[in-house]
Amino acid sequence: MNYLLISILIFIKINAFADEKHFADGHGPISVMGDHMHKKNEIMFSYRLGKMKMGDTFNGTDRISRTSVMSAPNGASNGAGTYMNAPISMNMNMHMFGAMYAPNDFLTLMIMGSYLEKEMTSQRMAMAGSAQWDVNSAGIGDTRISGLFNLIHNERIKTHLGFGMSLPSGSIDERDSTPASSSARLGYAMQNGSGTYDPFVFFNNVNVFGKIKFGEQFYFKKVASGKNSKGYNYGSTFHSKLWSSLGLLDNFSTSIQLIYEYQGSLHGEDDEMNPRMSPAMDSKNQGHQKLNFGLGFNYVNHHSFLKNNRLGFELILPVFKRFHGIQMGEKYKIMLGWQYGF
Ligand SMILES: [Cu+2]
Repeated sequence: MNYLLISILIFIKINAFADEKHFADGHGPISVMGDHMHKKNEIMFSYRLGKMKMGDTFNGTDRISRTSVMSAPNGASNGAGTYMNAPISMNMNMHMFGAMYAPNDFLTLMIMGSYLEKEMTSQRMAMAGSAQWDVNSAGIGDTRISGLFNLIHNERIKTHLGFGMSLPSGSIDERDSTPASSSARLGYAMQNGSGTYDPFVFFNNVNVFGKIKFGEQFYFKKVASGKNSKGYNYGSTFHSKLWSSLGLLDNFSTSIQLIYEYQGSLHGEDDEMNPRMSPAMDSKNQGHQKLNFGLGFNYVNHHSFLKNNRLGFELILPVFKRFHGIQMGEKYKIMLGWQYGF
């Protein structure tokens, strides 16, 4: 019965808005979440694929070799400065599923879930034969629910505030076989979730100057539920995104973006991870500041078949990074997204 009602609703809405033209630059760069609101009774679905490749290991801002990860002195948290393994690379696919719904013009509700696939390659220390080994994890990530509240909405300025909560739907007990055990708990970055309830707040603003737009988003997230069931929690997150888009055509726009990201250091530790095993299992090697640059394209289909379906693409490259301890750095991130609102 519910499905029937929803089908009828969707059918009516598709027909009601079939003539409305959507513009490519009506949305920000695809990696910006919650960049726009919806009008009363609008619904939007989205899917994003984020592909991230990490390689090279850094201590603070300096790139260090695999050998130095496994030999002293390297700044490792135990002072002795050695790890039994060094990370070589990590690949991650993030599948993000989103839905938005506006019960009225002043509030848009948003939910976002994800499915993560990760692979990490490491090398054993010379004494153990220097062999390379891989670990994998996959599963659903944390879920974010939020409400976007309209502050200003006119032709020139669109400003809203967002309030939300990240829910711990992702596993923090991902395991795989490592040189230490056939079923070892994997390092922090290989886990799918945070294990904590994290409220967040963000401010989003877009200024329109004809075909050129400027957007800003400031986002802050903090853990509210103490340590997770494994004895740790992540530090606070802050990001600021500054972007500008150029609407070259009604159905095609380009964008540039500067992304600053701060991640606080981790509190507590997962006792089942042996910190000497790898920098990835040492709770001291968490937290960072990063500055990234994004180059993006938005396209919205104006043909009658699949009308107003949107495609977005963004390539994100690192400009500057400073890590707390020894961590792997991003080489690049690609985001590809589909959105459809009606
Ligand atoms: Cu939307």
